[in-house]
Amino acid sequence: MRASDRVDEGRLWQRHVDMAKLGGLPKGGVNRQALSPEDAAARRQLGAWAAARGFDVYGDPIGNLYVRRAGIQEDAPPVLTGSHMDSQPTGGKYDGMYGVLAGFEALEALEDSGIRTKRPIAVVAWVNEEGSRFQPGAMGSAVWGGDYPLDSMLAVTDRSGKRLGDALAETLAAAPCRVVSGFDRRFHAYIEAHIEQGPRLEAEGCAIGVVTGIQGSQRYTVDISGEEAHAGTTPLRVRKDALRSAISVVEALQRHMHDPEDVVRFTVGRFECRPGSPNTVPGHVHFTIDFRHPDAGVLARLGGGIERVVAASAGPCTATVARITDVAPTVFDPRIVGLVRAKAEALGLANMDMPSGAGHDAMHVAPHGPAGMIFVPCERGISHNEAEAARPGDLAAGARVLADCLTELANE
Ligand code: HGY
Ligand code: MN
Ligand code: MN
Repeated sequence: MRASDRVDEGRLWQRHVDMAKLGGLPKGGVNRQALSPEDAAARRQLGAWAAARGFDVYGDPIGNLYVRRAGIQEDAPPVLTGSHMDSQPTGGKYDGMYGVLAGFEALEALEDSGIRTKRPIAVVAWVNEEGSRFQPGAMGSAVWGGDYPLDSMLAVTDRSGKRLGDALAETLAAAPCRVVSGFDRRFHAYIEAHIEQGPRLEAEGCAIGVVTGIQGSQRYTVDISGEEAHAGTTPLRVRKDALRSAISVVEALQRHMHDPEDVVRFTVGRFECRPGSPNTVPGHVHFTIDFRHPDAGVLARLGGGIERVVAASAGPCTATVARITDVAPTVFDPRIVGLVRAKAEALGLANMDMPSGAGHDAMHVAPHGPAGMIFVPCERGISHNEAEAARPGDLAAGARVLADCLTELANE
């Protein structure tokens, strides 16, 4: 009897249906941003399911949530799995949530199969992976990994001025759990299941992506400051129009980032123009840059040129660039990659090796121990979009591979 034999497709699918109601949107997606009331509801729901199975539930000081199944050797470094339950503002039902629920399904399958493991296994719901409300993203795993300081992350504010630490306190009040005092980075191995968020598995007819690594990423904010002025009386020649300058800056950056091979990923996702009055020349523009590439040298070269390009194209306005994150490309442990491939093969599942274009919490776990990921297809590769869709059979197949990987790792 393998744990995968007791993975229950219907149970796993129903849990996704139940979770999708928490922050559900009219077009079928979810808005369950980090440490929002909707996020608290998801934490309560996961905690209730875990308590019903006798799993231990606890949090850490940044708000990561752990669901732990005991091992025979309780003090042995655990095997970790998981992902995130927070979503984009107009996100999909599977991004992140699938990794948490697939991990939980693996624990349930182990329970149902009566398999005891030497090591404990913990499912982690990493807090604030998306970074849409509180920047930067992948915050919970980065603080756990020691990449970002706890205190400065607790002090980060959202656009309404709410401190992350205060939002965390409200979330814990709404979804109470035991909170441990520090971060325990002792673990034996980590595997994260996630939808691919791209079209390759579906196009190739593969059920499983054997993820080899994650491309590197950099996040910046740019502030362009000009001078507010009367739209009717101020001649162009004396204007310091922040919008006009911001447009030329973004166009210069797009030229700087141009890549005929279409490997560079350059996105301006947030663009705010103030004061936003139709008859006042804009005095300030704030925008974000999301830049990614699989090669560290290209990241350094093109990322290193951003400040120069901004300064040279801001015209009469002043411009400041702040780098928010700089995450190196991740290469997963070949042993874990091989295990994922072997368990997919053993289950007769078509699989292919592939890198991840999207960022994941695994990028902050991998520097601390053996880590890897399992991808399953999503329809047309659509994600960060309410239309994100996946099939019950694909979600269950990934959970089966995960269950057998976790079992083997937890008995090493
Ligand atoms: O942005 C990312 O790559 C992740 O989906 N949050
Ligand atoms: Mn995700
Ligand atoms: Mn995402």
